[in-house]
Amino acid sequence: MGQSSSKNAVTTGLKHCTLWKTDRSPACRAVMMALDAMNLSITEVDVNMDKGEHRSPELAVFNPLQTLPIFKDRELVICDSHAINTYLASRYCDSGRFLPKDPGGRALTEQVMHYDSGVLYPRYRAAAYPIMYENCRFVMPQNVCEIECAYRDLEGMLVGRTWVGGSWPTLADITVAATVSTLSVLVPIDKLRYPRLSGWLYRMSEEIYYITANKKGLGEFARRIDLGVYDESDFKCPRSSIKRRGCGPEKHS
Ligand SMILES: N[C@@H](CCC(=O)N[C@@H](CS)C(=O)NCC(=O)O)C(=O)O
Repeated sequence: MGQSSSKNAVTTGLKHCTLWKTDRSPACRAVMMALDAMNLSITEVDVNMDKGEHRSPELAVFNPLQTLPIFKDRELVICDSHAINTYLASRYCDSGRFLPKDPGGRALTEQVMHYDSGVLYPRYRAAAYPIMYENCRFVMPQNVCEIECAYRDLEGMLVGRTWVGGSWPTLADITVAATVSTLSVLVPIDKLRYPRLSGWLYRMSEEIYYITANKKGLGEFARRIDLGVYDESDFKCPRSSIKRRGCGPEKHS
């Protein structure tokens, strides 16, 4: 069982960093997983998208696109999960474990992240948003088709390899795991047709950061999809990512 962050690993507290996020969003969960994988603790602020809080003037100043996640490190603001994760890895994770330092390894990791950004994520939005925001009751056939095609792509990308981005789990795996686990709520992954993909997702689901940072939000997304309507029970409260993991001493930088 591959576990990327040890329970007793020292957590680096980055008090000057804040993440605005909502747990049901795969892009936000990709950042939350990366933080937990790299043992970084920052302030997290829950934003209720159903109440339109991501469009508030306070956040619109940071992100004219009005999307989450939004990440701030002192004066620097980054509004895309892929860019946030590569920043966090290159700025705060010396080991190169999640974003290889050699140009070739880094390019292969980023290649998969671009696939997520350009192909997987738009398919997630196209399939999920009509259900969450337009009272559509099911995933439209065209969207099912597109998601199945993506599963086929990924099945091909996993030929002869255990992880999508390299020889060990990297940001590529974290990013795709956030999106694919969410897609699998909309279109279940058929283990017989996609044995490599389902095996990979199972391996990812055993990583500690997946358990601490993806599981809960994925459940919220699944409930939201079942409900199909505005959910009043969401809440907004600032907290630190160390509380999610609930373990390990903290050092500050
Ligand atoms: N490419 C962006 C996508 C961000 C994105 O689309 N986030 C969604 C949440 S999953 C959002 O904020 N949607 C705003 C809306 O629905 O109004 C990233 O990876 O961060």
